[in-house]
Amino acid sequence: MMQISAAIPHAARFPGGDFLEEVLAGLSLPQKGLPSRFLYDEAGSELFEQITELPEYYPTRTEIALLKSSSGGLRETVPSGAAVIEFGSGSSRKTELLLEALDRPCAYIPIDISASALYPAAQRIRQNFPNIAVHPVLGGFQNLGNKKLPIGRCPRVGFFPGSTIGNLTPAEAVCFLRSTRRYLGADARFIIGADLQKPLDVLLRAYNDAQGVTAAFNRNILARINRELDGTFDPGVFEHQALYNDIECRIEMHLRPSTPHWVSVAGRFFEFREGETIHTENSYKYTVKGFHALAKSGGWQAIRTWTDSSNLFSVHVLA
Ligand code: AVI
Repeated sequence: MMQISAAIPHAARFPGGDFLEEVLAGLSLPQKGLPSRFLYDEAGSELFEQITELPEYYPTRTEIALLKSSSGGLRETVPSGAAVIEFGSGSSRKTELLLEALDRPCAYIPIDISASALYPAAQRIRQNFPNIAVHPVLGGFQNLGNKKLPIGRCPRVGFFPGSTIGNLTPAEAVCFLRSTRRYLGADARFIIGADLQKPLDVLLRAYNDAQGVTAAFNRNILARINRELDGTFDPGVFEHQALYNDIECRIEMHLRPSTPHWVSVAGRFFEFREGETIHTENSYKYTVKGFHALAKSGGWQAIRTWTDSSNLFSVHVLA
């Protein structure tokens, strides 16, 4: 690491902490891989917003409909005057539905790694909900540590919509659930959206959209490495692949170069042999029963669950 650091641009050494180390480590693995959280720079977050509007991408609209239709139940299961803590809040699009459903929520704490998504969203919530204190927290939701929440003794409700939990391996998800249990404290509630197992054609269409937005989202990570870590990827050479791994019950996104070649990142060279891919994302799909078992392993108990009539998506209240 020492000998290459002189060649690395200043911005690359501080791109939110661990980008450089994780990319070099990930490209050195026998199955090359990059943590999916790095898909979300400004361009990636914008592309993800476009994905949520695609006709093939059912999770967002299905979850929004579920949050609307379950508003009475959400109000019943969350104490009055609660503080809402959202993990990986992004554009906070679904938050307004929750804040409207709850009885006199007192505060909103969005936590997100992308400043360009976090601060405008926090500002919008402040404007639309002038009685709610909004305290944005810039950072990853997986390293909550012992940060103290600025909300006194209000009841707490965590919010983790969008099936972002599916982007964690089950082991990571259990770890995350345990850490949120400590972070939110006793008597908290936790509202989580989880995508469900379903026929293969529906899943594959959702991650291989006709307009190629998901492909652009996937390839953007290479452009980000070029820009921030002095990389030499030609994103155009990399084909987007989304496949279903039915042993692990997950969609996997990969990037596969059409020809064998070499790239350099921050002065280090990496070879791509015939057929080699970079694994960029997992998106686990659960059954309701499976999700309840996962929640239990993480120290939570599901007290209410809603699914849509086509069984595409689920929203759970954990306690
Ligand atoms: C954010 N996350 C839940 C999305 C998903 O479906 O796993 C990310 C995504 N990747 C490709 N399309 C959407």
